[in-house]
Amino acid sequence: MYEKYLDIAPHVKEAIANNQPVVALESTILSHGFPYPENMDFAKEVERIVRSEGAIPATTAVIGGRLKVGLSEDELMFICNPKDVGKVSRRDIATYVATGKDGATTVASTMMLAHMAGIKVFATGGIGGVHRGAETTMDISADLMELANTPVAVVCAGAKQLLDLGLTLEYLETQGVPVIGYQTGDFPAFYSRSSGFKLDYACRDAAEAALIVKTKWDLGLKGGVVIGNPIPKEYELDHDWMEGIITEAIKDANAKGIRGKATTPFLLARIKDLTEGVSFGSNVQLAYNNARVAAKIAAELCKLG
Ligand code: PSU
Ligand code: MN
Repeated sequence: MYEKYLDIAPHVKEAIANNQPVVALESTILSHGFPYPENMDFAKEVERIVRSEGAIPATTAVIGGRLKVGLSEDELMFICNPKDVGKVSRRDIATYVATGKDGATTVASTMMLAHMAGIKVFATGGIGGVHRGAETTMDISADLMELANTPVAVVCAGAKQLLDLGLTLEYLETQGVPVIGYQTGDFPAFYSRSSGFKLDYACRDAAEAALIVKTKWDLGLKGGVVIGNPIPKEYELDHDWMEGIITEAIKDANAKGIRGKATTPFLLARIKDLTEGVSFGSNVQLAYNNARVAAKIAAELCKLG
């Protein structure tokens, strides 16, 4: 039924049909995570990196109410401008489709579109999670419930340090979502390689990650897998320095009464300003690194059939 709302780019459709590796990419990181117009270079470069690793990139979005999997360059550039596009998570999709609106997809909605198209691997920066203070605000990203339900492997640099990472891991455990460290035994903290939270599982390489993902689905277990891939050492930011910046950004958000889906974009932009752009540079690099690893895992999954 959903097929009538879905546009899969022909080259993406062909790759899926031929069991070639495809990597889904989200668009909220473009329009609401990164500043415009710098995000336009990122959007093109991350797709180039996926291609250079032998996989087909498929950025997702909602354009004119159509669910898009795989964007043309014009569409990709259009979706970068936050003035033109909303932030679309699971709860927003039906409204955007029914009313013909334009929106960028979050981790949750990108997983949905990837699954509709038959894509198994998705690369992002960091997943959404349980926000600090969630015990009173109840601000828990829809990304976590999506991971519990939708069968897509998400390669990320953990969850953003601005979240409550301990509670995020607890939530994922409750929901039965495997969290696998990519060549690490620690849950990555986005800007830094380790959050200090130990993971129960580390995988050696892309082949082992693919095997775990495939086995989960062979067993009939629903939902996704989180693959935590730490930021490359040379781009890592000091964890304690970032803690100070994040505390200040959260204080600003509270003072301004920022709520709901505006929270994550506000905090990312504030952190970028407070670090004079340094956090943006690291965010870009960790996302490139995730795209690279996701392409490798997608290739290994294809080999497993
Ligand atoms: N990762 C980034 N930058 C981002 C996001 C992730 O490096 O902007 C986005 C993702 O789209 C994620 C969303 O799904 O933030 C989480 O938003 P919320 O907390 O409102 O669910
Ligand atoms: Mn939220």
